[in-house]
Amino acid sequence: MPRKTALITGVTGQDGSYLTDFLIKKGYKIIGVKRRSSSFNTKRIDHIYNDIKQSKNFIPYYGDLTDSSNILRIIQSTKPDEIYNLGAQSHVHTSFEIPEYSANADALGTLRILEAIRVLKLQKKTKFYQASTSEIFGNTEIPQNERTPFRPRSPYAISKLYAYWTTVNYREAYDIFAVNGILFNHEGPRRGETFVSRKITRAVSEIYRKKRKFFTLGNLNAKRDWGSAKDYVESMWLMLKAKTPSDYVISTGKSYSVKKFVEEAFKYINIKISWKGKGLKEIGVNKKTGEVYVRVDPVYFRPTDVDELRGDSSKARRELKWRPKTTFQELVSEMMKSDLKEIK
Ligand code: NAP
Ligand code: F7E
Repeated sequence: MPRKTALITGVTGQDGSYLTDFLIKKGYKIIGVKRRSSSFNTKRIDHIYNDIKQSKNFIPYYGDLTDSSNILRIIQSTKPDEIYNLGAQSHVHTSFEIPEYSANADALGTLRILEAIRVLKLQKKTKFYQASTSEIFGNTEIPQNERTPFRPRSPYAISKLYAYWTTVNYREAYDIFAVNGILFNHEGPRRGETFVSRKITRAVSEIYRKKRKFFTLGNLNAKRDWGSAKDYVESMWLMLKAKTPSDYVISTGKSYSVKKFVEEAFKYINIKISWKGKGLKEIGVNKKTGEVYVRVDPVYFRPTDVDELRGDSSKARRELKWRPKTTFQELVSEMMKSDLKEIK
């Protein structure tokens, strides 16, 4: 059987790199779309470039989701079996600063790929995965599943909701095998440093290594359903292997507050945290020594935030036989272990 080819946008990102590792192991040839950058942006996939065997299965292309002709040309010349659209301006807080760019890359970028599949008449050949997100639910009922109404609360979430419906529409209108993976927060040692999970594990590691005394956070009470990125990329592949295309929630079913994440990270280095004060004055202190390790800085508050996201992934568990393998405690430990090793 000829080898399958998978085109991945956002290949230099957290999920793009884990998915590349996963699909290469499955025997795929990867067409990796990366952005031109003034400094190196391939840290997460360098291990593939540097491995002679693996690099043969990886073909890099320069590309940008905001450039229609570029997207069309890459898809035309590679005609992939599967496209995973993971590229995005993925930072929710930043999307309030650059809403138009976020919409261009995240909403219209998705449309550009689906249009390319249609215009190039690849409907029968190319399956399409859209990296949708729990952020499209906003503040709504808990837990959220595929039937929960959408009430997005950021330019990022609104752009991803446009992409969600465009994916559904191209599936229904043009018979493209197109699916939305509605993934809840997923993390790991390769998570970007400005997302709260990695910001915490890095800062706690720096405190342990005596490189800093404290760190600042925003909304400590937000609750998220945190899973492992490595577990979640498998679900993307399973969705494209299914008999019929459909949209799936991918989550662990448990949610924890930002405070709980902080406590868990400190637990890894045998420190107990207690919380004192309220609002902007709230602090996280070392229960034993009284040292202040966490403070609140309003700069990290969003104009509108989502209070709690907790997913019900029973449809994926039933139909795809997918389930999360990593617990919250194991995830935090894995990230702490990796950051302690990195920060010497
Ligand atoms: P990430 O680490 O921020 O990676 C995003 C990737 O997109 C990077 O490779 C980035 O390139 C690329 N990118 C950004 N703008 C682009 C553009 N205009 N054209 C082409 N590529 C562009 O995000 P992630 O955590 O891996 O998430 C992957 C996808 O899943 C994203 O679409 C995200 O919105 C979505 N998602 C993530 C989560 C989560 O918890 N991680 C949950 C649900 C959905 P550079 O490396 O050059 O910046
Ligand atoms: O924030 C709060 C913040 O930026 C989580 C993206 O992958 O997952 C991610 O989006 C929560 C929020 O992730 C800080 O207000 C407190 O309530 O880590 P985050 P996110 O916004 O949930 C979804 C599913 C995606 O699709 C996105 O692409 O933590 N928070 N203090 C903070 N957040 C940050 N970043 N920094 C803080 O200092």
